[in-house]
Amino acid sequence: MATMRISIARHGANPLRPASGNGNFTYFRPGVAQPSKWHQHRSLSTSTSTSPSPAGPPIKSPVIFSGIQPTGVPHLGNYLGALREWVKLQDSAEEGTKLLFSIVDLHALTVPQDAKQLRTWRREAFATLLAVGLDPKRSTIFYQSSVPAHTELMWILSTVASMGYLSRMTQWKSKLQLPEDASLEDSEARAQLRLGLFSYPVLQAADILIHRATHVPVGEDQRQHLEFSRYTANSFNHLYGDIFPTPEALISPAKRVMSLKEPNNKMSKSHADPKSRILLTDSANEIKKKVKVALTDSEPKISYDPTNRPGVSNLIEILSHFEGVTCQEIASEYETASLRSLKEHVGSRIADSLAGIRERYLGIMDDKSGYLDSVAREGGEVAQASADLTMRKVKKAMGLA
Ligand code: AQP
Repeated sequence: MATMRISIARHGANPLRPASGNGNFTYFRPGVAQPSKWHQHRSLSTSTSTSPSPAGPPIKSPVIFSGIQPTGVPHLGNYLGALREWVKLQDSAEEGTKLLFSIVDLHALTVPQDAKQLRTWRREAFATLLAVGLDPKRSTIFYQSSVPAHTELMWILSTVASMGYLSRMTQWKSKLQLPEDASLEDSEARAQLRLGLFSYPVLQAADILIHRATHVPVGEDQRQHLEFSRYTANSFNHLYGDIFPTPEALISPAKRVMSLKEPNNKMSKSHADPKSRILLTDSANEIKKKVKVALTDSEPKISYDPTNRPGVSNLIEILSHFEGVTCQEIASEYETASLRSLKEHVGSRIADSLAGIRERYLGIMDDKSGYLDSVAREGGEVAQASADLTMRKVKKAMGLA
């Protein structure tokens, strides 16, 4: 199936406006063979046009939704791949754009969790969203589990979701450490797989569609899930009428920040080795130490070659996301320098860039006034009202009201 990419301006411009330049933020539009004027207008414009749409209802204003699992303290990959982009979208969104960001705690349950630990991680993740710059006056920030309509819609969507599609998805296989070609017929898969892990993409589709989101900013690893959400929205609309917009993925320029210890795998909260990731709460010293011991190679010169030199290339990519220059430019600048000096520069750059976030995070976690809980409560109420509006439409369309 053909795909189409549209680059949209990022620096200093509203990322939801059509742009002619080479912006870094990438629109990914699965399953759309031909770019059409209508598609661009409908997806990018923030005007109040209500022109009829071939799929989904007319869009009045953009609705941006995204989430993060509280499966550990958010790391540099979460930041560059998602959180930093959320803040940019928030800060440049036109009036009327709805912004919702969720701690998707129900998703964390797809693998067994310790209750005390999960309680801590939920708060830490919430504090991190505030610390990176999400503003509760502009964005609705909430715990997914405080809005029961997410799970109510999940049930409804599961009546249109395809088992065949779900069984081909990679997340359940990678979480169970099964090969990519594993199928539901394999005895190991049958023994280990739980319904929640298998049907997790349906809950993710519900998270997005319950707020009738038009844009979903995520890292590259979520691309497949976004395609599933689009497919599910269209399946529902086909049966019951145009209720859900078809959500567009906004893929961050930092598509996939890699592990510092296994640079062929993405940086991840749940990897066993804490040195594989930089936490947004790490001190400058911790960050520098982790970068110093990052796995690289013993080639004498610095070059950017992700296939043959994934470790060095990952460090160069990280630096490029902070300095706003290309990887080739960094590689040429450091060509004859030592790996040690590159690592020192990368470590310092990350530490300096994250220092403010860490400071704000510690302040929020230390706060005794109940600030975090009150933001979460208010966010939950606003998100519930947004979800209720959609559920009324869904129930009416299906004969439940
Ligand atoms: N390494 C990464 N590079 C770029 N983007 C990333 N994201 C996650 N890892 C990277 C993006 O961060 C957002 C929130 O992700 P999540 O925590 O909900 O789920 P995840 O992708 O499964 O993240 P982790 O860290 O790997 O968690 P665990 O270990 O629990 O599975 C998403 O937009 C994601 O794309």
